Amino acid sequence: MDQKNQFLSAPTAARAFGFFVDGEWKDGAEHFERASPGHGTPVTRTVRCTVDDLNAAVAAARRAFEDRRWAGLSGAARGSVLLRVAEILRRRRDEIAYWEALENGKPISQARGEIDHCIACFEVGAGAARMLHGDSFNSLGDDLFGMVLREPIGVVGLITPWNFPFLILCERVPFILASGCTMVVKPSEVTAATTLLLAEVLAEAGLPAGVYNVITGSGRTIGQALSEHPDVDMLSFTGSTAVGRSCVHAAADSNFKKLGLELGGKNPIIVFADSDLEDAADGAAFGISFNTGQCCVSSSRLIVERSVAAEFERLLVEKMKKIRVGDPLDERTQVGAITTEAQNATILDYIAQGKAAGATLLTGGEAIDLGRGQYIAPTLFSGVSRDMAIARDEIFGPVLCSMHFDTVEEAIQLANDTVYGLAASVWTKNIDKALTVSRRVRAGRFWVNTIMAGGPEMPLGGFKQSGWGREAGMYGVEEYTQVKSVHVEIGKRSHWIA
Ligand code: TXE
Repeated sequence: MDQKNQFLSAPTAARAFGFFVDGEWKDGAEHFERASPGHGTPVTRTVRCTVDDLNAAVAAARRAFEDRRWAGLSGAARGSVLLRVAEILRRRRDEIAYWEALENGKPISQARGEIDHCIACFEVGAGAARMLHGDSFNSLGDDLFGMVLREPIGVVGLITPWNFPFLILCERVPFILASGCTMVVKPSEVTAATTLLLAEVLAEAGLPAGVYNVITGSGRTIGQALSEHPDVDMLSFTGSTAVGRSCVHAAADSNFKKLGLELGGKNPIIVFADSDLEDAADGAAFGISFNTGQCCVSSSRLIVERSVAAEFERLLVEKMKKIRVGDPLDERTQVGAITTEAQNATILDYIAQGKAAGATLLTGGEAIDLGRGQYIAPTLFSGVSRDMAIARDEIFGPVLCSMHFDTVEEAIQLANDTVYGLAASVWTKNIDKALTVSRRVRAGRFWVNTIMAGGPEMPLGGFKQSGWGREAGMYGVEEYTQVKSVHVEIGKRSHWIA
């Protein structure tokens, strides 16, 4: 049987996972059972770790960092482990995608594509491990030479969310490893399986014990304790803006650990009348429906030029109605299930708020009953004003709000009218408009005549309340380093005491 067809139904019983510390699998007294949001049946069982488990993991990561079993290797040696990881992921792609689709509810075909992106992350990380370097100053005079070293920051805590459990993990882990750091990962309690599978992969690739540790458990206990931990040098957090803020307080109240934060977004997609409207409509439909809109870079605010707004919305509705919403394990599915019951309720509540506020519902706006699991139809509201909750809050679901503009200035102003600044997209055939908008809209990632394109060579991260720091590429590796200035005197010292 080929690997693709081996996994096309949900398992009959939950698969049990341990947690991973210092190269060993461990079990705990309490467990968390996860049901597939697409099927409603139990699929995985993970351990509810204790704060003692977390402390042991941080201690293991500290030992692995201080004895230089990883940081002391050459970039080439670290890179070759990362390349082996890429090879193993290629071999296990369908299996990892299967567990990702089961726990998260995303379509299996999309999950496989995400694993391909993760493989690329490890390949880019391997190159980055070899290329990471500092700087030198030959300009301090003949008797003084300056070197700037980039040293790994130490033990990193990594807290990840449930929307892209493996992809967000792999946009960070290779770069943390490339820098020479060690880490303790706390995945979301509802989607921990693939983070644990990565522990198997890393061990098989030859990563030394203690470098990658995984502690499973709730955000309120384990996540909070990790963010407060005095022996963690840096915390990379991806999740809600509210918890991001609590991480800032925790860092300030403990050891001033460095923070990398990737938080919410309310991302604009600006469509000018001179764009290819057919392309732009396809981009807009994809931008709001990909991963059921549970995506920090979802383009959730459509800002369209008034002269073509009616025509564009008609095109877009036509496309959105054709999107195949269905069972995540069905190869043809384009949009799967909503990942958690809480998120499902939040999205339906925002749809109700949109209707009550007087926005015009053009398509969707309701749950889809497939007999099991939780599904919501891709939804488009028009006539949305900028003060409505659906225009301001991150809904994190397949709900797009359309607003209209007349001038380039007005488009930029509407795009920037948000506390967030994660991503933006502009559609136009006019180079002046494309460049003006790209330079004036405040967002960490920008797409011109495309959406959600790119690879791990390019940095990602947010402006404003979307976060701090950048992940991926050389920028991503550098985030996990700190800079040391070394001054070397050459020749005989000119004495202070005569
Ligand atoms: O996120 P949380 P939730 C947004 C999105 C969504 C909302 C709520 O708008 O509707 O957040 O989602 C861990 N200290 N995003 O409640 O709670 C938690 O266990 C430390 C955007 O699920 O932020 C999980 O591992 N950690 C986002 C992670 O934080 C804590 C992706 C994220 O969960 C913690 C996800 C605490 N006190 C949600 N409490 C994006 N940027 O893509 C929880 N956690």
